[in-house]
Amino acid sequence: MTDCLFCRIVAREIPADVVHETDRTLAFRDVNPQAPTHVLVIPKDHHPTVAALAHADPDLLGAVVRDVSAVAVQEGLATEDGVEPGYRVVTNTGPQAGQSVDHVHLHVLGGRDLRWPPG
Ligand code: IU
Repeated sequence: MTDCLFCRIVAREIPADVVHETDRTLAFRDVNPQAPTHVLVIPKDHHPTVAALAHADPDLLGAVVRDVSAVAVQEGLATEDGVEPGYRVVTNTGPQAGQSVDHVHLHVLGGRDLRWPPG
């Protein structure tokens, strides 16, 4: 059994509030939401960082980004052809950025005004 939390969510060994799924990607609500909408989009295959994924499987990275867009539309953060009201995509990489799960995940945050720069 893997000790990767997100691989275990993909395998349905740990429950998650799934909002979108394809054959290669999964999107589920963050258990500690930082905005009214806070969804994590992940590849089902294990890759530690977005850079590692980009090198190993750029098509899969493209699929993850397409799913970010699909989730944003589904959650009412954007339209098919527009960017209103808007949302933020965050990928923490490494300890100083606060990456706590070693399986690449794109945070999709929206539903409130988002300050810049982030903390
Ligand atoms: P980070 O960028 O690696 O820190 O993001 C990991 C996220 O995973 C973080 O926002 C957690 O709240 C979230 N999470 C989760 O959704 N479900 C879990 O069981 C665990 C963490 I552990």
